[in-house]
Amino acid sequence: ETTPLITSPEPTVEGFVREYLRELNFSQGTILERATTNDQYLALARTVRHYLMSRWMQTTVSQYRSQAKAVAYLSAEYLLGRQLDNALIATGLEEVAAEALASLGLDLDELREVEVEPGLGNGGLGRLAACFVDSLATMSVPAIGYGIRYEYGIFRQRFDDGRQVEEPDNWLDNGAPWEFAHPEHEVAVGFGGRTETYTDDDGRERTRWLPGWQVLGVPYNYMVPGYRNGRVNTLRLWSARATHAFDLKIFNYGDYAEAVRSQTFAENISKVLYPEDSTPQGKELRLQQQYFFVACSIRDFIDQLLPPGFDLHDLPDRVVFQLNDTHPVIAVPELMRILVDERGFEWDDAWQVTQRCFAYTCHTLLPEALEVWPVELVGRLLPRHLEIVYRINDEFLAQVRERSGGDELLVRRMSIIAEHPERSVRMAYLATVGGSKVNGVAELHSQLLRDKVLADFAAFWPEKFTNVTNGVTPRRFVKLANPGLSGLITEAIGDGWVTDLDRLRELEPLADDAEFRRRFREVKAANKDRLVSFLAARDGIAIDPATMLDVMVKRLHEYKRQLLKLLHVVTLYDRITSGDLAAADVTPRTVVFGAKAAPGYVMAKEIIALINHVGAVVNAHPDVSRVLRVAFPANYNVTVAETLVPAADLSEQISLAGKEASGTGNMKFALNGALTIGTDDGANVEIRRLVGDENFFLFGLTEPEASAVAEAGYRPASYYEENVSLRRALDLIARGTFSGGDGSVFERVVSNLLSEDRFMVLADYQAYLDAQERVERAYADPDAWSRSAVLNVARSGFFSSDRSMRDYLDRVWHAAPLTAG
Ligand code: 26Q
Repeated sequence: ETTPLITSPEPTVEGFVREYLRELNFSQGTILERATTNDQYLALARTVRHYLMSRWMQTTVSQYRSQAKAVAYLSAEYLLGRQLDNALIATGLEEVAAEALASLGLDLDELREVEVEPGLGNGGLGRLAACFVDSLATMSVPAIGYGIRYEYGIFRQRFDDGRQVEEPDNWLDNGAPWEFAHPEHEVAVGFGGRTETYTDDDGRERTRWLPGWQVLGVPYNYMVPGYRNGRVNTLRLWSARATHAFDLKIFNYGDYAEAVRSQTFAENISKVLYPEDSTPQGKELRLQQQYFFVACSIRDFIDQLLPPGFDLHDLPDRVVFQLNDTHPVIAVPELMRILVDERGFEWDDAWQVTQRCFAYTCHTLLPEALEVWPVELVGRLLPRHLEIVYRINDEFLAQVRERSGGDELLVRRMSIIAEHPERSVRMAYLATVGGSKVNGVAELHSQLLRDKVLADFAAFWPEKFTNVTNGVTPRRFVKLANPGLSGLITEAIGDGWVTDLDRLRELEPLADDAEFRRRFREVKAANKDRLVSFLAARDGIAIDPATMLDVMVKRLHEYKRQLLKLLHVVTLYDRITSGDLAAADVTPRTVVFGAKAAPGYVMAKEIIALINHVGAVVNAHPDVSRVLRVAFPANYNVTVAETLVPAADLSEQISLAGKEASGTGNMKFALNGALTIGTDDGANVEIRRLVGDENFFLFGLTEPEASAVAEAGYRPASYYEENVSLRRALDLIARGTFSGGDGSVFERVVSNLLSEDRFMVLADYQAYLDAQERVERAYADPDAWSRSAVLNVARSGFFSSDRSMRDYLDRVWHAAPLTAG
């Protein structure tokens, strides 16, 4: 039985032109002469999409037929970046498309810019999910990504007097050519109501859930093209709709307006991405989002991806649900509910199956970032799930009691239910108990999980804990973002590196080749020129490509220490303006910041304002601005990263040791030939080990040192008192130098540093300045610098997300890529 599939359009210029005009006429309903740029973009997107369509259908069919074990990645976020660029790279159609469009008088590069990137994530965790689905497709792993189709993604950031203002990201407004809605596959999800026990036909006591209200999940499919391997996997994002019951209400009660209003209520569930990425607010709607997408996804997998009549006792042979942080953990009691309540499983059998089907990835070390949900809320929204969680906990704690000889302190510490400050469900504990594996995202992070955050659990189940160091996709972050470097690499070692990044090692000898280094510097210079035009056009920012490009881009958080970077800038400003340092002796630099703050995170927003205010004064100063400039383009996102990362000389990875789980920006910079100035934190540790100490600027307290300082009682003011240069920098801010003479403006920032400084900015200040001096000396020798930069590229192949996927397959999923066919 073969499914008849339409053939792809001809991959030639003529074939492309024909398909393009057809799209313009038949789908956009317009003609070339009258098409707007948006029409032109939409027709282009649909044209490229058509080249992927038969591969997509084929992949779907062969995945279903093989019934091989699949990876179902459950993530509340996917920070995808622009789709057109990626599809062109994956299909290899870039040149054909460019020529075809040119023959119609259109410019491919101009049309790329029209696309609004789907920003369905906050930062690292969401981008990681996007890299992982790319790698799974490229490696021909049977996989599906599940998530939420937020109508509004991460907010757009704008500055008003240097202060962050958030605007809605209405990314769907100009049309969504990459998605396929499937309302015919809608799934009903219950909420609220109550549970009841009853006796079934076999005389067994059973429980069932009678939800109080329902919503529908409509799946939207997105193509996830593998890199030139003929495979296209699926990303399935759920959108909330009101149930048809609402329609009935209209007839039954005649209250038309009220019925329509309650429809809005249901549809709010997938309305907006929560922009907090570290201090979850415990909002009811957020829990609704989590249960909504997880319930839809599990139901979809069972009903759509398994053959009819499949025996769910064998589910672990067919799927592993990977939990991207705790956000989807409610899936654990949901699968238990399906097995026990709906399928009549014995509890113990259901628990066996469930534990084997789930694995959990933790992405944090900050205690305040660990999700907990009030029992009251869970009980109100998901009464049956709460009962199941309680039973899971009872049976688990009985085991703890038994194995610990009744250590009640230990039992209380390990309980999934916390009693203080209010009774709540500890989602990380539920994930740890409910799955077969727990992994951290870098070696140091996994070690700290075992030793600190989840120490009791690691002692209880040592084999459950493992590490998978994060990675990034070389397709988007090298091939697409850095065509210049990609060309140079391919010329030297062939193009196998794109799917086998370890082969970058073959570049190592070329680090000693003066001609190669010269060409490498040429590429870097061209990338800087590209950035100059980009920032000029996008933000009206002028930067000098002849300066060292020093970049710190990531979410704004105190633990990441943007303030440390800023104190360096202020110190340089102080030294030049005080005559302490001749401008001529300063290495000219452009310091680029990019960062969004969670809208409710007051201190983070103050820091953004301070950066902008310092930047304004620095950039306006006649002497200082000749050697130092600060650029802070608003609304940092994946698209900005693609232009910024390839241009960078210096990558700032300066979190307090023991706080950044991994970081992935650090990997993108190293792969694009920037040198890192960084602490011994997250994946920095592994980057430094691989690229070599001499090609990495290490500074600062180590994690054990920082812990010891905290233990002994950290007193930041002592650093202020004893370090003249630090005192001068803080005094400049405190006296209002960067706020029109009004010292009160940034008082909160300064006084917090002096009195609390939770992340030890002041303790690491001097070490950071010293490291920056080492940077300056190194940069003064372009040959030595580019040698180090080439070695960073050559030795960073480990940080491909393809390698991360191999590690998950071996250590967590026990699944394999499909072999040909
Ligand atoms: C949770 C509940 C309610 C609302 C929001 C959230 C929420 C949302 C997003 C909590 C956390 C996040 C995102 C976390 C994140 O991005 N963590 C980063 O993950 C990267 C990938 O593993 C790591 O490289 C970073 O070190 C880590 O900070």
